[in-house]
Formats: sequence, structure tokens, C-alpha cells
Amino acid sequence: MDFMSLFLSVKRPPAAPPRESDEGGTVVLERKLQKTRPPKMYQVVMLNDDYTPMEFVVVVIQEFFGKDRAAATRIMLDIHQDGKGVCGVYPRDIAATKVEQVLEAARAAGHPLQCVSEPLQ
Ligand code: TYC
Repeated sequence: MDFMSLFLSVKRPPAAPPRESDEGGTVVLERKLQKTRPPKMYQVVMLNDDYTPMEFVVVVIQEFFGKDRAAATRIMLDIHQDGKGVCGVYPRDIAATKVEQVLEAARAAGHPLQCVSEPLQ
């Protein structure tokens, strides 16, 4: 077999589909459809009770929700007044972890502090 016959008989990958182009030979690139969506978000809500010390709640909010002392105190007082309040908003797994951390800290300290996560939208 001569070289050209051999070359033509070699299997090659299928040709790419023709690209769209206009009459002038300009390649038109189409933007790919957006396939990703931002994650559904969950708010971590803390509930008031009559027994958990205010100071404990403030420290928990600082520790697990990254608030400074002033912001944590405001959130704690809102919860104390309104019965519940939002400590932060996160993707589902992170919100679930925050709830676990708060409940474990409360359990370890012997306080009845409760905390839940709620979907937004
Ligand atoms: N109500 C509590 C008290 O008077 C304080 C408190 C605030 C408890 C917020 C829970 O999520 C809470 N000691």
C-alpha cells in the first residue's frame, strides 16, 4: 500500500458539525445556555425561650454566625422580643451544620435553646 492509500484508510474521528457562519465567512459564536442556578438558600432561625441566658445566645451568635458583639446582641434582643429571629442565610448543608452546632452547644451547656433552618423563596 502506498503512503496516500494508507493515510486515507486511517480512521479519523467524525468531523465536527459545521459551525454557523454568515456569508462573509465570519464565525458566529453562540453563548451557551446557562445551566447552573444559584443554590436555594435557607435561613437559620433561632427561637426564644425563658431559660437560656442572654449572654450564652450572644456568644453562640458570634461564634457560629460570624457576627460582632454589637450585631449579635441586636439579634439576640430581637429574638427575645419577637419570639424568633434570623441569624444568617446559607446554602442548605451549611445551614444544617449551623443548626447542629447551635443545638450541640446548647445541649452541652444544659440550655433549651432551639434553632431551625427554613427554606427561602
Ligand atoms: N429569653 C431569654 C432570657 O430572657 C434570652 C434568649 C434570647 C433566649 C434569645 C433564647 O434565642 C434566644 N434569658
